[in-house]
Amino acid sequence: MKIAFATGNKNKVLELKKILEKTNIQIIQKNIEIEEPRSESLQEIAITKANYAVNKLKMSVIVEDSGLFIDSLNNFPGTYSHWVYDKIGYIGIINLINKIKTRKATFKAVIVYLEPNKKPQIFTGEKQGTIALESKGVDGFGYDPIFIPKNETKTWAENPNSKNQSSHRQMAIKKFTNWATTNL
Ligand code: ITT
Repeated sequence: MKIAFATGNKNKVLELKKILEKTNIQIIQKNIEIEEPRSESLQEIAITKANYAVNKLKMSVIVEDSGLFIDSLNNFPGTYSHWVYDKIGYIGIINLINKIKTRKATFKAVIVYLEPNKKPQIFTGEKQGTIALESKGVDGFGYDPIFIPKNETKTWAENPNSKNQSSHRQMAIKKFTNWATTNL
């Protein structure tokens, strides 16, 4: 079956397609302009975007909203991760928490699957880790060069295998595929 993935982020599409390649679910990227509502809740943002996308595309859609939540910054950049990345990048984040000892952070993802005239299905994923002292690695995207997952020593940009196995997005995608194989 075909599902539209409403996103402008190619990396998200690649990660989703990779895990769905052995299923009968075909993902088509639809890079439609969706105005993102302001909210502290990834879920609220994702549901709003999914409703908009279904109305526009008239087909089943997936929307994913994600972000990096840093403990010592009161969960900033959180739902503003994309905007903050565009403004100050990951170097700006390193500078912001320079000299702060607590470097704990969590990546979070919410996937919403929505069929026309149905209730949204919600799948979440989280990955705990720390913000590196300096950026390292070239793989991945966004904040990958500064995120070291819990119990590891390399950033996701240095060790993409780790990311492919246990990222916040992978966790949410796996929950979706489990649900999809019995419900779609
Ligand atoms: P959409 O079109 O799907 O909204 P987006 O990139 O704007 O794409 P979000 O609004 O969900 O997506 O913003 C999430 C931001 O958080 C993203 O742009 C990255 O900067 C960061 N991010 C999310 N997941 C990440 C990951 O796996 N690795 C590194 N950074 C990530």
